[in-house]
Amino acid sequence: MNQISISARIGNETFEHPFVNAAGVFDETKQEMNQILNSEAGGVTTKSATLKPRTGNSKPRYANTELGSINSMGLPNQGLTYYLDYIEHNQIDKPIDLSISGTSIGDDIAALKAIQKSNFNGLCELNLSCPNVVGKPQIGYDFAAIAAAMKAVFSFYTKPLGVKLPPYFDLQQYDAVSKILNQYPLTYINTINSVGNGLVVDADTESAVIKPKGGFGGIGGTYVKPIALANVRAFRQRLNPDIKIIGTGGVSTGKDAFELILCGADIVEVGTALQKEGPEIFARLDSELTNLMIHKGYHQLSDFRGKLRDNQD
Ligand code: RRO
Repeated sequence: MNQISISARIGNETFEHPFVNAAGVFDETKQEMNQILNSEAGGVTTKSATLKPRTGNSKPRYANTELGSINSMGLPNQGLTYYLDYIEHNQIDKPIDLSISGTSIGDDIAALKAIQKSNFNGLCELNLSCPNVVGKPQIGYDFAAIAAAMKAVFSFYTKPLGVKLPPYFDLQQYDAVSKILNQYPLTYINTINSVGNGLVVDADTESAVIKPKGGFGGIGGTYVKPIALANVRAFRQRLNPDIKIIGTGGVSTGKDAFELILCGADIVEVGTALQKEGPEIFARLDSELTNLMIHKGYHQLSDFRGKLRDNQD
């Protein structure tokens, strides 16, 4: 049979196409989210929402570079009610992932209580890894804080939940985080968020390219692909098999996506490349991945998902 399927499932949701926008890219407004949904994307993720709208950090707060991007957006978003309203009042025939990111665990709990009470039963992503809120550390690097957050959340939250994690760089970190997450009925993890607090310098002006936090910001794009591959692989080797993985980081071609899926990703999110190319990127990624699968004789993503081999030479 020559039929190729690139569909994938996370929780109760079917993604007919395995590519979705990464939270924070093309997703702050209803118009942008509609553009994603009207493309070949498999679904849409919302900009991480806070309880109240936020304007975010001062500009310039995003810059493209040859190999990726740096951002210090600082959580600009329209507030949780706006995104819940968008979901409730639109005929959305693709999965929608509602991302939330409080500036404290207390805010996260309040947001999840509101979602628990709402009619929305889709995927929700708790962002534990925003690197750009001035004065706030990333929860994802504080394992006691992750454990406390999970305990508090799962004492009342019964809908499908994922967590967005920062990149880890030490095998002990994967062990520690997996040990915590494996205790809970988590639907998925999303790995990786941007690599926090990098610095991009303009040699001509002899200054940082973005303004907030003295120029320090989250790095995305091609720079981070090997880190994303490692994080997906390491978590797939440690997490309970029923916790799915969204692989994010450095995807700009179908081959990049293939590699993330080979490391264990269920679906793939696109950030910097989407920002650079616009929502037309999704049709290109679909066809590049499909063509690669045809070339390799694969019919569905599960034919190669998680099957990365060690180099035996
Ligand atoms: O808004 C941001 O500055 C931001 C967020 Br919430 C995040 O999770 N990751 C990122 O690179 N930027």
